[in-house]
Amino acid sequence: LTACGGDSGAGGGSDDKIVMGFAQVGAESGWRTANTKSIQEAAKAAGIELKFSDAQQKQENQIKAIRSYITQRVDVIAFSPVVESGWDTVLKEAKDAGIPVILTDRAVDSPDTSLYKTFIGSDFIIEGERAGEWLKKEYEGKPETVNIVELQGTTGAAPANDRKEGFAKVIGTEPKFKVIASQTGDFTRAKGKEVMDAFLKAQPKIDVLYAHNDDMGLGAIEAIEAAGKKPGVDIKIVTVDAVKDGMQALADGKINYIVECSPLLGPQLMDLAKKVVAGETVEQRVLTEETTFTQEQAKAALPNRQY
Ligand code: GZL
Repeated sequence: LTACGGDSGAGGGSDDKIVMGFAQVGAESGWRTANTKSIQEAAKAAGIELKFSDAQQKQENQIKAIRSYITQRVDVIAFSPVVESGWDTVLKEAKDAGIPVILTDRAVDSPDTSLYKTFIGSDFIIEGERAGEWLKKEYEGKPETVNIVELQGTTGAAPANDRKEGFAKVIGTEPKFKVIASQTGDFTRAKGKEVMDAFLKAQPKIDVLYAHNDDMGLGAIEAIEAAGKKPGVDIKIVTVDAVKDGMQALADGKINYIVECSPLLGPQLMDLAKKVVAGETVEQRVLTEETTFTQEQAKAALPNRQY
């Protein structure tokens, strides 16, 4: 096939190359950086032409990017919705333009699941449950009250909503667990440090920090140390992601447990894109494989950690 610009169908590139428009959340955390790298490398390996945008964590920027991909008539659109709501209109525009959409990483709350072909990402409720289960084991047989502070992810984001829900459900069975403060740190180190600093000033006794991602946990560690306390000892810390910096803090004993959330969605995303563009049916929900890490397991895993 010779590359020709004249075809009227979707493509936006030469006839035989799939063109994907990807609207990324931003670059807010180590997880996001690793996720972007996985997508860019996988597109190259799959021979897919990737148009990529960074929305600086703003929904209106993601919607603008999706609209520009529709105008450019890409073959497929993929994105990680920064928040769960407010996508129906633009997803309908993509559907009316005959351009399939793949959700990655985070979900949308649209009841109309015909607006996207598939959703590949983690089960964030299970991630929250795993954090809660670790905490229950950690305090098994100890009747004293456990004062917990929680750094939530971005307000309205699926991982923030679900990690909060899963954790609360599991620890809710034991009255000794008390979440004495819970506030968003927007998944960033800076905000995590700022909010943890406020928690430390407001709360006379904090036993545990549950942070919805490593980056907020790492920011909180700075605040805890600035307050003259030992993270992982005076205040136990459980986080989600298992990015390299988080795993290093875990190995160093400053974090006590990490629930993994894999950012390496690139290869599966490209496989799904090829099937979707070829008109094959794909499963509505593709779950990513992930595990959990103790301090000992982190020491063993660190040397060959991809992200
Ligand atoms: C989870 C992802 C979250 C990560 C954060 O899949 O959406 O966003 O847990 C990232 O680190 O900012």
